[in-house]
Amino acid sequence: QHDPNCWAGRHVIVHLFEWKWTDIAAECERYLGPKGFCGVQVSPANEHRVVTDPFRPWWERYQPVGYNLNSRSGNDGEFKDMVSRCNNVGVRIYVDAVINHMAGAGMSGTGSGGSYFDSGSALSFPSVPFGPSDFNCCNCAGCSTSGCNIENYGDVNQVRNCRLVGLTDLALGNEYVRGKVADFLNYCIDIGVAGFRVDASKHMWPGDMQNIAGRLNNLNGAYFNSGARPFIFQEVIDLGGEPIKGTEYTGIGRVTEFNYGGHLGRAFRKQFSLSSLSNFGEGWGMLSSGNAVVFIDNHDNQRGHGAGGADILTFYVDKWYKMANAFMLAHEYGFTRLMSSYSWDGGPSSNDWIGPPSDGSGNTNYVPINEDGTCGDRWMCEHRWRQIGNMVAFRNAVTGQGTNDWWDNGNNQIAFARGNKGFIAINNDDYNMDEWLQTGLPSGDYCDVISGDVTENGCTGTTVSVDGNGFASVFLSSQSTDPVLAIHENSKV
Ligand code: QV4
Ligand code: CA
Repeated sequence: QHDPNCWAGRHVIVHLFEWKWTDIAAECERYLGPKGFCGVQVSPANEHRVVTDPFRPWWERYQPVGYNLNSRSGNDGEFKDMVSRCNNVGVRIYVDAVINHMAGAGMSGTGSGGSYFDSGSALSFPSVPFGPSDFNCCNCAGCSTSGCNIENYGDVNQVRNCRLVGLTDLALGNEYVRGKVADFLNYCIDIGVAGFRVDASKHMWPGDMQNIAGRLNNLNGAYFNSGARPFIFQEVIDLGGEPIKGTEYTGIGRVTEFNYGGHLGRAFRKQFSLSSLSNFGEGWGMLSSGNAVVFIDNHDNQRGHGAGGADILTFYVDKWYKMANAFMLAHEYGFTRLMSSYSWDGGPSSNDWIGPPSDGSGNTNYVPINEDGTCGDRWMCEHRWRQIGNMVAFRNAVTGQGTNDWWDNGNNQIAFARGNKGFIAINNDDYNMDEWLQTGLPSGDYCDVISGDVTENGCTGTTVSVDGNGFASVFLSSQSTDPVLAIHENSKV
């Protein structure tokens, strides 16, 4: 199902990567709700492996041990409290559903919820329970590689029936397995979640996904319209060049469009000019807008996992990162997801495993909020950076409008309007931008939400005067840390 089930007028979600449920509940109430966010993608909620070598990496959560909700982010009660508190302030919760596989092969021990598992030849996960017959065979017709792992992404059977980096691969064609997976997702739905990011979707047969999606309950009537269906967005990395296409999954729900962040990364890094973005979107060979979830970076490619490599922009290149996020939120293509990260020693190109800020036992720290609204510890909270967070209201204001009055200098200075609701200008050249441009907006004084906030007393940043014909003077110094200007109908002062 392609509709994210947002509250009316809300159109942006944020991935609060590795945050605890108690912190997310507080963030919904103190920031996300008031700022008009639609929802939060949370880290996997189910029981997972506790990895000690390396020490408590973030990726331990992509190795399920069971479907009870006891994870590094908190327990079942804390999860339920978060879902209800967020829904009550109009913020939806989307669970990262890891259903292609269980823990990495050849391990045994106790998961984050205290359940025993053995992913060696016993293939035993008593918490579910899953046993050997619930996993795909290997060295067999289904998966022919000798080590059971995916070796060739050109072979569709391998990609879907063999093990992704050694992760024990569930036989999602089996009735029993489908039932257990659907029970888990339905447990989350009944609590009040609005949908799922489906991890590793490329590694599951679309028919299996379709079957499981068909088993899902309607959303909880306490928070959603009767008959509302869970939002599904599937992680398929399709950069071309492989037989598996994102479009195989668009009948089930939306698909992550990984080309989007790659293209914008290359554009802002000046491998080509911003002016060429004038027809950005479907014309670039990307999914149709209604099928796409778009983002500048994600938890994988910001640290060299997954796809995109060195082109991807992250908080480590903050100037470009803010510019690209502003462009994304101003542009009409796709359903937008922001990334909220933590930093790590040696980043961005080393220590890709390091987990969230935690105590010596690996218990995740809470997210301290500074006086100025930024976050402490190693939490980056990109979604709270004014230049990004304020653009959520911009997108909410302009959604449904087309793009008009595109202007560019043939190089890296661009501007465009969204109907008569919003206008953005960006200067990524190393000389100033000084233009008299059509904004599409009714006459008046508008607060530039990149350089400041709208307050009771007016605007803390630059005020832009739009004349009776919709024109305004736009000056963006190339020396500025934020060479972007954005005004919209709700930033009128
Ligand atoms: C190791 C060896 C294997 C060996 C195996 C034996 O490398 O050769 O067979 O042990 O058990 C971790 C380790 C990895 C280890 C594996 C199993 O990094 O070295 O294998 O665990 O123990 C995340 C990380 C992975 C991590 C995994 C599970 O990125 O490094 O693997 O979690 O902890 C493709 C997919 C796409 C995927 C992307 C990363 O098409 O679907 O790669 N993206 C999603 C998630 C991602 C997650 C997974 C999928 C898996 O976004 O975060 O992988 O759930 O492009
Ligand atoms: Ca599989």
